Amino acid sequence: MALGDLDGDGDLDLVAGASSTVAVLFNDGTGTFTGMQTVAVGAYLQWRWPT
Ligand SMILES: [Ca+2]
Repeated sequence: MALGDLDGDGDLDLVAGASSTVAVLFNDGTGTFTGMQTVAVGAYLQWRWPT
């Protein structure tokens, strides 16, 4: 599990990894994590963050 500002909005987002997928939760700015998305690790580098 890791924290980082993945979408560039200034709030730390959460990434949780599993063996073949990663789950991404975006901080809405109040400490609430929403919009969980799960992507395959193989596609991770090509995946575009939602805007
Ligand atoms: Ca963010």
